[in-house]
Amino acid sequence: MSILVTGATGQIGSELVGALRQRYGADHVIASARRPGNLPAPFELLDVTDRSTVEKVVSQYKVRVIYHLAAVLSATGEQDPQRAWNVNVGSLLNVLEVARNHGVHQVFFPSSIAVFGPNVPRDRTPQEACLNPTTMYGVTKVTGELLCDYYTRKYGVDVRGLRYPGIISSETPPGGGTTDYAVEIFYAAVEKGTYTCFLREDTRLPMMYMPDCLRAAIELLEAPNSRLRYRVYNITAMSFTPGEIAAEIRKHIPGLRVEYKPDFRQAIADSWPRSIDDSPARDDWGWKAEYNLPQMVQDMLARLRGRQAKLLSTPS
Ligand code: AKB
Repeated sequence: MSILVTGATGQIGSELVGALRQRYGADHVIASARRPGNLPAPFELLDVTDRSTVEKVVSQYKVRVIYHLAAVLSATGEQDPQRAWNVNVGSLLNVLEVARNHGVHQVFFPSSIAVFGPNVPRDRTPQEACLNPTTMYGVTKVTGELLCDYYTRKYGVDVRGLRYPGIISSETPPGGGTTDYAVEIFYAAVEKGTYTCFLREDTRLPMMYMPDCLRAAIELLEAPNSRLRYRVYNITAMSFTPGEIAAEIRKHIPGLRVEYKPDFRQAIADSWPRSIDDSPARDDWGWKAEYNLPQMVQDMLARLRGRQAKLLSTPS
């Protein structure tokens, strides 16, 4: 039995592969991506918008679980909405079709807080708030959630997903998201001591540190089906503004200077929840985040500084 990870060289994928290999054994987890990365084998080059190549890899490795992470994020999606639709919806449909025809039992789908639009309560946005996104990324994620539900009911594929908030990670930077500032600020703080933020200082958004993000996906897929009232769950760990994360980083790097120059991503952030109610995830499958803002900042800085020190001590 094998597990396939698509988008394995991306922000979440690159770390999820390691976590899954540790849990289920390295040979059982097939990493795949459109371009070669530096992930150890088994690795397959895979364009998920091409159904036949998904079919080939799934058959070759007798894949039974797919973590489908390949996607275009919100900011990139607003710049090329057609591509966002083709990649996000087209590839999910390919994965679900291959799943139902080739004996895949479970599929994981990363949804997003972007499924919500400006017409819902923006604080502690509930699980069942209506889904009226104003971005193409959000439209593709709502469509994805509906497809997850449809394939589960109609074909019996066990599709589960999480509405991820912004994810902060130290290994692979995100690309093309609206919450990317919360990763960029760490690199800028450690390397230059200054950062220009593309969101306003008071823009509050829900966020999560990578170890919680990985654990949530694994715990959701391992939860007994009978416990799940929803296919896709709200989850969160913390909410903060650019001003608040800068203040927390300054506790470790007092000289950090941050300028605020909001661009087109401000409108995207303004259409999203400020915080999320994840009580159904807590009640149904025991979800609980471990990292809050101070813990996350401390761990991120320790990791980035550790890497910097290693680079400086390596002879060129
Ligand atoms: C993005 O900013 O696009 C993503 C997300 C919140 O889904 N990080």
